[in-house]
Amino acid sequence: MKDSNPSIKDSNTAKIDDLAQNTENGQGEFLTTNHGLRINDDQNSLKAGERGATLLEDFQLREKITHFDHERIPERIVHARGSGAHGYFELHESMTPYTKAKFLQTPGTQTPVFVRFSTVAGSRGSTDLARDVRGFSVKFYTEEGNYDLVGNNVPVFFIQDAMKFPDLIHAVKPEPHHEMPQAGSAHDTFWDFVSLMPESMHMIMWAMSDRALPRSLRMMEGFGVHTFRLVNENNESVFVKFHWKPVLGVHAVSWDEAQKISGKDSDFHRRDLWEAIDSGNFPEWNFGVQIVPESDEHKFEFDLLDPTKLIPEELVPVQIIGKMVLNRNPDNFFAETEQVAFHPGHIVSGIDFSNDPLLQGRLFSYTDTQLSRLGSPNFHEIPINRPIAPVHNNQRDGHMRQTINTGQSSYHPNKVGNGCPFQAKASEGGFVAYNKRIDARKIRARSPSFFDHFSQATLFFNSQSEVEKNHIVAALQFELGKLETEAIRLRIVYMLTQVDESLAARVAKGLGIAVPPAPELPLNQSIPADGDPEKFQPTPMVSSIKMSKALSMAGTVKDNIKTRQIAILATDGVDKVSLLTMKQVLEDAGAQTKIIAPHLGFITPNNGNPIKVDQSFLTAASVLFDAVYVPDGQQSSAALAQEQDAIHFINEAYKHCKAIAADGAGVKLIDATAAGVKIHSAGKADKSSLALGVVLNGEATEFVSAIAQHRFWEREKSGKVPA
Ligand code: HDE
Repeated sequence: MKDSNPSIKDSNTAKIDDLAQNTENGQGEFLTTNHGLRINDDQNSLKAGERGATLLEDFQLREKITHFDHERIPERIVHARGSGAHGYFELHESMTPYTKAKFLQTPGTQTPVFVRFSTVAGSRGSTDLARDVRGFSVKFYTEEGNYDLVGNNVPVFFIQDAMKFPDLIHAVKPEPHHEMPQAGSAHDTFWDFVSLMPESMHMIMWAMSDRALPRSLRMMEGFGVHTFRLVNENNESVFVKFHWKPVLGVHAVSWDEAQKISGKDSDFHRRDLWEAIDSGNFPEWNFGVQIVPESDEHKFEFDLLDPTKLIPEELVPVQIIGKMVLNRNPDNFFAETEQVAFHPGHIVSGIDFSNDPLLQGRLFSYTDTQLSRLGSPNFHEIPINRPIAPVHNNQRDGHMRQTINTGQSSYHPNKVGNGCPFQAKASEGGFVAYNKRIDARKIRARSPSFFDHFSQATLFFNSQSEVEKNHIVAALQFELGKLETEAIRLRIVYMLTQVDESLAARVAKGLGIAVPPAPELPLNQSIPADGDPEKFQPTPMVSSIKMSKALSMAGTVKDNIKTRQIAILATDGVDKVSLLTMKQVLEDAGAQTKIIAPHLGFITPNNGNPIKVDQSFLTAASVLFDAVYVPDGQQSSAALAQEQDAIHFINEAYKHCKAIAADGAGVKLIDATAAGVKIHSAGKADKSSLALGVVLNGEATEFVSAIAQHRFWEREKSGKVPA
């Protein structure tokens, strides 16, 4: 039997081997009750006579239905919708000068990981393509215990203090009276909250950018967000920010596309991740760190502890220290992806926290939420959560306890049990919290160093390409356009003036309103009852860094077409050589192709044996592909030109700025579309078509280069085609 879940040979499989102890497979086995009794009839309940009432005695029925009745657990309060995968992290650069964490010492060390990607606001069954931040959680199963890096695909956050988290989430989740909208922020309560909390403005810029619409979970960055600490053997500490950089680059889809994908395949990202791993195209990320010496803590124009700020890479470069590879799909979604429990407080010796007040609040929240979600303090015993490092302590009992702790003592100190389990000295790996000196008064307050709310929002906006800026404007127009309360729109547009005047003006124009003057209310409404509103207003600041390349997706990796999905439109009479030659070139370059025809089964080419169709127009859609090719073939092209679905396919691919190629008579199909009219009006000379990502009768390699560009956003300038 084919192993449907292969691991690559050189990866550390310690966690997979550990999980194997709990796997079950009924192949070749008898059906039994949960208590091991073989079942003779799983079709009928036990009755008093064939037409009689069911008997209470029917333990088989009762067991089966009772289990079913209890199958659901609460979904995560945030990040409910997620997809997971196994893999490993390999260290390339020793981090010994900075940290004593064992998995970061010796280059070549591999550590098993389980990763879960998620959207934030939607429910468990919501669409993958919501405009939303994505969670990026990594559980490292190190030999010293589990280390969880629970990050996002955006490097900053909406709020500065954990106290505001429930408010933020209440505001963004579906509104409480009618539970709408699902998985979206385009509604009054979210923007009402944002309009009163200027600290959210930097994150809003990211959330309204194309970062919130990833093409693939494999094509997004990850960030630890908070500043953490690394601590070395000499108890010296540095600050650190963590980065994941995808080897395939950072790519997005357009908003129109995202909305359509949500209808055509709401599991688009989950399926993409699954299929990539299943086909051996293992997703990879480089792991990077920004290190800041403790002595530089106050050297920046922002506070390192403020989670609404990033450290521009121009100030502190990202050093790549290793790589993560995801090489195995879970065997069981519930057991692994749903039951995995992340916690920023799961750290190992050599990694520690900063005083970031958002991080500090998270340290309470994550265990607490698992208690209600997974239902027991023994959630650490669930196979996906248990460490590969041994666990010995005096914690006992509780719902669903699995471990059978033997021996007489369950307390420390003891003599009855020979003092075991022992405490570990620091030299033996015992965790010692970094002994930072704290000399402070107890105070409920926010540091004035946290009061610059706009300078990095402006930095982000200024760092975007023209197209990216256009998309931010359109996103804001969409989101604010959905609001019912005009006053919220006005407050947000005013807030945008603090980021960039032209941005505010453009958004206002789309909303049909004038940019409002400064409101009478103080901008920041997040003020303690006895606070002087004046003292809580944003500090005007200008970032000394004007542009940061790393913040734009425009310059990302565009040198390959690995795992890109290419549609080949064809029907009877297609030229087989033309079709197969292009298919081969694309697949040799690492792309995946699908032949799409008006019907499933086979099509008959004008030269050779029938060709198997992969999908019909009924189940395929251009939004599920990165590019489209129309091969030569007079009869095929003429027939497709009569198919509205084929015409729509090409128009939509054009509208979404994807690479399009056609050869021979295939060009006639392009000509029959609105996209063809646009291409003509742009001047049909091969060169200008190429600049638009359209390769007509060109070289296959030109099509490959065009697909690698991901999108030809330039096309948006000449107006949309109807699709
Ligand atoms: Fe979370 N967050 N969060 N969060 N978070 C949860 O824990 C919370 C924050 C993040 O794939 C919950 O197990 C508080 C920042 C991810 O299973 C919960 C605060 C960042 C995931 C929780 C934050 C994150 C969660 C819900 C502010 C980026 C999904 C289910 C103080 C660095 C993990 C769960 C997974 C999940 C609380 C802020 C990322 C309720 C209180 C900032 C990726 O504990």
